[in-house]
Amino acid sequence: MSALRCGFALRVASALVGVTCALWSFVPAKVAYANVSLKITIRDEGIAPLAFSAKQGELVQIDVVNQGTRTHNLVIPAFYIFTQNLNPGEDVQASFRPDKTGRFPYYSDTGGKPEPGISGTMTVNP
Ligand SMILES: [Cu+2]
Repeated sequence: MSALRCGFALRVASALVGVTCALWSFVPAKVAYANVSLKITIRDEGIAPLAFSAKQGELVQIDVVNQGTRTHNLVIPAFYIFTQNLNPGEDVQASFRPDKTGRFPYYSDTGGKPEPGISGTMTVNP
């Protein structure tokens, strides 16, 4: 039934279907080979961005900058990212390939526990 309907659609709107199929085949391929590169800025009151996303298995490159007046760091426990403590004005780079999908917190925990307001959520898509 659906094959018949698809065939009919192809005959009556082959150009449109062709474009749609091309888009659907193009988008996943493009995403699969794209890496995520982003800057995470930490201040005493917050962190930016509050969220970002990546794909499972793709390289995530992070540049962490402390623009606050106190010491901060960045941890993403789910992926074993624990940066050094950053003094005001310092930055550090980290990279990893997320090996699982889901939503995972990242935050500063200088002082031994997550600091209120200095946290975000990373989403890893399949
Ligand atoms: Cu901090």
